[in-house]
Amino acid sequence: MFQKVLIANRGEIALRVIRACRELGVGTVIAYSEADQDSLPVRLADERICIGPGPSSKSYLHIPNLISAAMLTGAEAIHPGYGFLSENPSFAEICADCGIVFIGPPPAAMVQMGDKVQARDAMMRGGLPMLPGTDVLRSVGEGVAAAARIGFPLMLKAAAGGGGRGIRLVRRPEEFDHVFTTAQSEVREAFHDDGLYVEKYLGRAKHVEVQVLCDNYGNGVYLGERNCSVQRRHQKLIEESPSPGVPEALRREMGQRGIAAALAIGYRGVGTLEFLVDEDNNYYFMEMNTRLQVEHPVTEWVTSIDLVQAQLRVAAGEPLWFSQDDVVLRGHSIEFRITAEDPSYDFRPQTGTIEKYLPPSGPGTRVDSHLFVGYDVPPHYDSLLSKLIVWAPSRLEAIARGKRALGEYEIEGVPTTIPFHLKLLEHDTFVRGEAYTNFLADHGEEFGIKG
Ligand code: MV4
Repeated sequence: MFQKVLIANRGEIALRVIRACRELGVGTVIAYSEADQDSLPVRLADERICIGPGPSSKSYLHIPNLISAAMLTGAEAIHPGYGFLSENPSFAEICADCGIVFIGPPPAAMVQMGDKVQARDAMMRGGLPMLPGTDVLRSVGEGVAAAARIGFPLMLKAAAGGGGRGIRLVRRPEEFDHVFTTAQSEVREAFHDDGLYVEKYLGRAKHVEVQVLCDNYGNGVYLGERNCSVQRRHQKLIEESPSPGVPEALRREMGQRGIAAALAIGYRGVGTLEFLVDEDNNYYFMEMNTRLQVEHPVTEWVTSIDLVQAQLRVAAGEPLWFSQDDVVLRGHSIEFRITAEDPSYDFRPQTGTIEKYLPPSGPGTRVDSHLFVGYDVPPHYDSLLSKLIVWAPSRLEAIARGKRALGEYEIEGVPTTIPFHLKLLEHDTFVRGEAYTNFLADHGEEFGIKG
C-alpha cells in the first residue's frame, strides 16, 4: 500500500479520498488552488501544496503543477477524483512516465472509452447490445445520410464528448441540418474535435448504470446498478440503488455481460457502464465512465464496499479480495445532489458565503460535504455543495428517510436544490419508481423548470 497519495481535486470528493486514505493508514497531500486555501480538505489533509490560482486551467487542470506537487511532496500516487483530469489519458501517461501511480484505469482504456464511437465498437465486440447508431460524422452531408438510415427521432452526440455535452435530440428531418451544424461548432469549441455520431432515440427509458471493479490480474466483479434517470440538462440530480423496475435476472445479465466487456478491454479499477433500459427491459450500452462517479455512495451503502479504498488497493497491486458470490445487495439507497443552484430561478448557479450550516444526521443518513459556516462558495468550479445519501431496508422507507433528512438540512447564504428534492419525493410518478428519462421534460413545469 502507498505511503502517501496526492489528491488532485477539491470539495467533497477530496474529503472523501482523504477519509479513505486515512482509514488505510495512507498519508495525504491535498493539491489546492488559491481559491480553496481555506477549504476543509486543506484543513484535514496531512500535507497541503498550492498548485495555482482559482481558475481550473491554471490549477486543477494544470498538469505540470500537479506532477511537480507530487514530486515535491514525495507522493507515490495521485488520486484524480472525478471531473478535472480524472479521465485525461495524457495525464495518466505523464504520471507513469514520472514514476507516479495514477489511481485509475490504463490510459489505453481511457482513450478507447473516451471516444464514444470507439467505445460502442469495442463494447459491441465485447457482446453488449447497442442502439442503432453510426460511425463518426464530420459533415452535414454525412450526417443527413446517416440520419436517413437511422430514422427519427434520433440523438446527435459528440464522439469526444460524454456526460451530455454536445447532445441534441432531433425529432424531425427538417431540423437536422441546423442542429448538426450548431452542435458541431459547440463540440469543436468544447473538445477540439468536431466528430459527432447519431443514435436511434429511445424515449421513456430508464438510465441504468452498472458499477464494475477490476483488478490488475483479470479478475472483475459487478457491484449492482444505479438508476440516474432524473437529469436536468444532462446533469444528474438524484441517483438510487437498486434501480426501480430492474428485476434480479436483468441485474445479473447486465452485470455479467458488463464485467465481461470491461475485462475484454483490459479495464482496471472502478468503472461504470451506462445503459438505457426500455419498457420491455431490453438494455442498450451508451457509454463507459472510466472514473469514480459522484454517485458512488449509493453503491457503497447497498454493497458495504468502500469504492475509494478499493481503488487504492487495486492501484497498489492487490488482487481482488472477494468474489462475485460475496457481493450481496442489501436495502435501498438514494443520493440527493445539493447544489448552489436556485430551483425557483431556473437552477441558476449562485455563489455566496455559508451563513448557517446544520447537516442532518441519525439512522441511515450520510452527508458528503465540504461546507462549514463562513465558507465562501467559489465561482470557478461546479456548484456541488453536498451529497445527502440515505439508506433504508426498502425504497419507500428510504424515501421517507430522505424527506426527514432533507427537512433537517439547514444551509443559508446560497440557494440550494433542497426544495426541489423535497418536491420530487412527493411526486407520485417518482414514488412509484416510474420517473424515466422523460420525467423532467414532462413534469419540469411543476418544479419551476423551463424545458
Ligand atoms: C440517450 C437517451 C435516449 N436515446 N441516447 C446520454 C447522456 C446522459 N446525460 C443522457 N443520455 C441519454 N442518451 C439515446 N440514443 C436518453 C438519455 C438520457 C436523457 C436524455 C434527456 C433527458 C434526460 C435524460 C436522462 C437520462 C438519460
